[in-house]
Amino acid sequence: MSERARRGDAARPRDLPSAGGAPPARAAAPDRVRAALARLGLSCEIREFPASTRTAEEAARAVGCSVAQIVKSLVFIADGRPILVLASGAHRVDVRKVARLAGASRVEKATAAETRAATGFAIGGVPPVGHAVPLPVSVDEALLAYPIVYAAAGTAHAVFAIAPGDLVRATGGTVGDIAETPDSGP
Ligand code: 5CA
Repeated sequence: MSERARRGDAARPRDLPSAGGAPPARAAAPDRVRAALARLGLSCEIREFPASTRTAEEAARAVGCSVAQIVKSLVFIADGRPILVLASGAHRVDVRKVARLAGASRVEKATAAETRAATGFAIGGVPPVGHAVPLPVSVDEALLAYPIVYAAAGTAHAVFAIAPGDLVRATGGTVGDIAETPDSGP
């Protein structure tokens, strides 16, 4: 057993402030999202819930909004490179439509490990901003039907509210139809 495990330290010691009050080497996930939003000139309130917001359905229940107002931040691999798709919680993503919108020939869903490597966040908390590497972004046009939408804020218990126009500007995303329909499905 490692010395750390024997001491019962947290599993993610890098998130803890270091001795002497110095800033943490790696801030907690919601703080990283808050900082990324601030860098983009946005001051969105991050809301943390005791209940899970891991899925769009759970997030909608916690917030008290429609599932269509939840932003799913999904990583896909487009021609070998990670891209981010911001989809309405009401939609499944049609990879052929994403390929068209992103100008890629082959698009497939990322694995959990690929998602974490590209974004720095675990599935269920992946935010639309503040990623480990800058990702090209595609935005589901359906999100623009709402005055406010809610996106994950780094953990499976936190979301923030944002106007969809701000989301598009902040991410530099390309807006389009990415939704699977009965006609477009696999
Ligand atoms: N916090 C919520 C709402 S804001 C959220 O993050 N929803 S989400 O849709 O963006 O993230 C969950 C998604 O992760 C699932 O819809 C699914 O597409 C994907 N996912 C779940 N498990 C895996 C896995 N093992 N590998 C790859 N993708 C996965």
